[in-house]
Amino acid sequence: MKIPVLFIFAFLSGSLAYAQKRPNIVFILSDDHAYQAISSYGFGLNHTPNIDKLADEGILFRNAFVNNSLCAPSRAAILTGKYSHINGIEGNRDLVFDGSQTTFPKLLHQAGYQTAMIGKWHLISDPTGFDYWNILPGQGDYYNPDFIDNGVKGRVKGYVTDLTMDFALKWLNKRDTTRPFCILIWNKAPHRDWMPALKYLHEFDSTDIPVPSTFFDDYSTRTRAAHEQKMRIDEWLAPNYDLKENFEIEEPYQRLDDSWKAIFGRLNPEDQKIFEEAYGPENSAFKKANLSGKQLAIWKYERYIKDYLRCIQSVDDNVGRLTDYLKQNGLDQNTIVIYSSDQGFYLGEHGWFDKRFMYEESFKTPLIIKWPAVIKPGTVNKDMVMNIDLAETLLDAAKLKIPVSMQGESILPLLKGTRPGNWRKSLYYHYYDAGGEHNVAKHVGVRTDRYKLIWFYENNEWELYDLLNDKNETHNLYGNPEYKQIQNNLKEKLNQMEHKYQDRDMFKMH
Ligand code: SGN
Ligand code: CA
Repeated sequence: MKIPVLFIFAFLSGSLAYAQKRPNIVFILSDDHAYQAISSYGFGLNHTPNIDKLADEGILFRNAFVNNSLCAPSRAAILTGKYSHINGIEGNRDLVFDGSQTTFPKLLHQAGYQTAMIGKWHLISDPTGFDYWNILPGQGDYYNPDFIDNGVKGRVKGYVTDLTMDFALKWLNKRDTTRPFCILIWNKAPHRDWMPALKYLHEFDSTDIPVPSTFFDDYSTRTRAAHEQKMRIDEWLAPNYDLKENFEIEEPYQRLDDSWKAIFGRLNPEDQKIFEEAYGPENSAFKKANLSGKQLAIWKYERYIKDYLRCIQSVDDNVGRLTDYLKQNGLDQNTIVIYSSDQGFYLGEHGWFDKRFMYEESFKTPLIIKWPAVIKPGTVNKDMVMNIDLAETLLDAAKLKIPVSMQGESILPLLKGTRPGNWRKSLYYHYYDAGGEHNVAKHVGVRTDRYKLIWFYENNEWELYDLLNDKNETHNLYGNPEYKQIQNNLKEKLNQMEHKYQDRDMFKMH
């Protein structure tokens, strides 16, 4: 049978035009990357030129939040666009993500997108909805890590952040160029235990990084939860695993020391030597100094923050590799590039590392999006947006129908520079992963642009903050007669939001 040439041409050019209209999507998600450690957020801690460039050429969100400040819960929420009590991943431990759920990659895939997932997944079940996946088992390793490549596990030589981008670029190179793509590039870095690439072991050596103003917070106005947590830098960082301060086994960090041995053992002997030599002189000086009290806490902070920032240098380098690739392949105009983290992180604020609490540093997360075809370069947005908004946003950008069961809002109008009149005025948060190694009590809460009400419901204790006058959240105003009306309004709001999002009725439970 002869098919008219004109018909073939019309079909091909039609499908090409369609493919071009739908944007490509690159979603880079790092693990525990605090916005304080991205230079375009203005904290002056480090320099991230490649991530900054995304912000310069796109939009930076100053008020992006998560539903539940923990790895697996945030990832499940990002994929499904739903709160934890609906998607089933309330905590990090032992919960298996039900991969039969509707997720944005699955819907994009059904609509003809090529889809891939590379890096840290952390949801126990295998990824679904992807043409290709290559993930780290569990938390993954920094050096010579194992990857599970479409189901086949094997050790790969190299540094995890570089390898994650190597795999991503390899897949991009082999893709079908006539169809749009969506690739998730989800880094392990800069998650604990902050193991830098060997080439960055001396970065920040001569930099003095002062502790944040709340480093010696005594939680005097707070409830039990802040006093009972186990995330203080001065107390809960392990001597070798976290602080690389000695390589002997020491109680009470037995579990961590064991895993440290396994982690360190992944390096070949020459590299182990480079590693030990990098920390050696400082460690000797530290032993001699015999520090205690505040000085010891500050020393630990410096060791922690420098390793954390060193890991971020590799993340930033690899963002640069990606943006170069897109440019060289003519893909930079109509590709949405998202840079975000699964949650924020404490960089010494309140004396802490880790996340979990609904206080700003961990409730907020960095969010930067570049999409030259749509976003005005250099836009800074202060509207309250959430991780659960991203699924709807990407479906919206791909001109697909958004399932009514998704619980976020598409931020596409904000990307286009318009703000819907009914944009959300309050946020709902629910953290469940109590006990465990960091011992943060369960809590729910509501945040408006000015106030935050937190309820540690198992302790039945409340905290109320006025973010305008107390940006560090050190003055709990709960029970203060001057704030009675505000307090009551926020309680009412919290109750309404539990209903809106179909969460358990916590008020009824008390
Ligand atoms: C590990 C870390 C914790 C961290 C959780 C959750 N300990 O258990 O410090 O809070 O992950 O992090 S470690 O000894 O194994 O490093 S998350 O990003 O996966 O939620
Ligand atoms: Ca995380």
